[in-house]
Amino acid sequence: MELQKNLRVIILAELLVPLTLFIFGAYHGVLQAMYQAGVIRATKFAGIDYYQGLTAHGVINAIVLTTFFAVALGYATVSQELKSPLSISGALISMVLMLGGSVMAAVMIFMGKASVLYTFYPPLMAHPLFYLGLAVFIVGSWIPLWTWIPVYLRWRKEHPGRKTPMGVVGMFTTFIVWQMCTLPVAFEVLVQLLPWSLGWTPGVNIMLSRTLFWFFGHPLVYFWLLPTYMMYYTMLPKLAGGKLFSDFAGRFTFMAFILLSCPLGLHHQFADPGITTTSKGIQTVLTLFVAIPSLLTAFTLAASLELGGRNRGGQGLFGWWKKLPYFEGERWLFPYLFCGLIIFLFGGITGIVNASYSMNNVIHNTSWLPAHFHLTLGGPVFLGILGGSLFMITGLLKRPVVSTTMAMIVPYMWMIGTFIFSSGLFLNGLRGAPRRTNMGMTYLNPASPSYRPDWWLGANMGMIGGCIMGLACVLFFTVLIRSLLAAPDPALANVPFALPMSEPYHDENMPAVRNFTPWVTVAVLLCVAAYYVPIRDIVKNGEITKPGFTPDNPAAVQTVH
Ligand code: HAS
Repeated sequence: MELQKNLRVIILAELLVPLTLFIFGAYHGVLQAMYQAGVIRATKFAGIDYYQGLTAHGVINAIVLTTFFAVALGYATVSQELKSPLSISGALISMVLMLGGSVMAAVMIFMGKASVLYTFYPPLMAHPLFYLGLAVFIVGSWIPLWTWIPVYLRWRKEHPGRKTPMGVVGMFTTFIVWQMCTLPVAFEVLVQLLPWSLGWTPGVNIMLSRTLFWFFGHPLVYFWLLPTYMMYYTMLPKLAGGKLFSDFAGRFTFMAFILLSCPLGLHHQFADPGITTTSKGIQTVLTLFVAIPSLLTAFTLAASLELGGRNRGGQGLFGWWKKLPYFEGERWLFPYLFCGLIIFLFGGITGIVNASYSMNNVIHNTSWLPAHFHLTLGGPVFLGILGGSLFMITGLLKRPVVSTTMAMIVPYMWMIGTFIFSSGLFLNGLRGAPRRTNMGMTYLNPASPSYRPDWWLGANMGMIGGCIMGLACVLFFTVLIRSLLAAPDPALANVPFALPMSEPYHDENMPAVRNFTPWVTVAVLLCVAAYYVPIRDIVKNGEITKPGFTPDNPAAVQTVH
């Protein structure tokens, strides 16, 4: 079944608009690497201040691009797999709200009125329109799930006993996690930050804001990851020439993310006062549990790749590796997913280091952190977004991918870039180099009393890696623009657009992973258990801090208007 015409237009807009914004996001990424290395020794470059650029980089890449992609992929998957038309008015309202919210936030950032980074911690204060934009954006992103639920319930009624398609399980999981985790941040933005920035409330409980933010902030990373996991479990095995090794492993992984994504944000606050070590300890244990579905994914996908390699003639213990389609024009999407997996091996291991309470003391707020998240968010997630977007855009427009060779160079080049970039930042992180600091004005500037020549190597590795990553983006946009300008392929004209979906090799029948309700119920209970005590203590004991600050001025401000 072909997707509804109007839905195709909406999906295309949801992919192309954030990709256009991403050009600014990527540009500011390269600039950040240059500030880090001391190549730019100024507070601003081309009229954009350091913190303004860092905010644009984080908000566009980590919030706008990722959310739009998840929504677009969700619409395509749910409609295709349930073979049902979806609510166009719902999709349109959602898109308009998300676009409106993004534009409001972006304008405030580029006007220099919201240099609060993507974590927008108070007492850094932004213009009220930045917070309003975020709130509108979040509300828009809630709509898809609520319009898919009646379609799904109808499908279940009409197909009694049938398993929910894996793609739908993946996308519902993504948006169930999103729905759960955005409630606390919506509260933070609407009840705390917006009235405070308007000057309507006397102050804000900063510890409460930080805790509500991380209640959202860690599940956010799984919201980023889950669309890519959906592609790994459904598309990768097929692209590799095989089948998904275990259907149960996929379903269990997604259900485990519903259960465990939310009640563990305190591992971002190990260094924060006002939260007991017991609460932090409980959430550490839960954090280590959340690595289990990813470890299970590693084994399942490795086995699925092996099946693919063997199907393609690979023999012996390692011979199948050679047969995988690393560089085959027809399967150009494979390297985007495969390179993401390789990068994630290292992103995942460093996540486990971060989660270890004592080791976290060494790396917290150092450049180790951006190294970790460029191997997770900037690895599997970003490559999934690039590959998935190119696949959907060209597929929906019935255009060929112009230069599949160049398209396939992108993920390998990106992987090399991220490895060099992150190695440099890991190295410096272990030596104590801070994150979110204009190093060009301080530690990497020989004229500064705080000059640290021993950080030169890591910072320059970061810059070289960052430039390679920037070059990979240039190649990607070259392929995308050339493909958009190409004439539609007549051979594709009558072929309905379809996302590749793998069959299972072992199709286990486990009722426990076939129903979302018990997993969502236990997840809500776990959140209450994990957060009741810390939030009660913070509300009771937290200080209300009055003034707001902007990063360029040590004096407090009452409002940013
Ligand atoms: Fe993280 C900080 C812990 C995963 C993103 N993380 C961050 C921040 C971001 C981020 C953005 O506990 C910074 C936030 C800020 O601005 O302050 N993270 C973890 C843990 C995991 C983890 C335990 N993070 C992610 C993912 C992200 C992400 C995913 C984005 C998408 N992270 C932390 C902690 C902090 C943190 C602390 C706070 C630190 C601090 O002090 O502030 C786990 O979920 C990781 C589990 C993953 C694995 C890897 C499985 C490997 C796979 C690949 C298999 C490969 C194959 C290929 C099959 C265990 C699936 C075949 C190849 C062969 C060779 C066989």
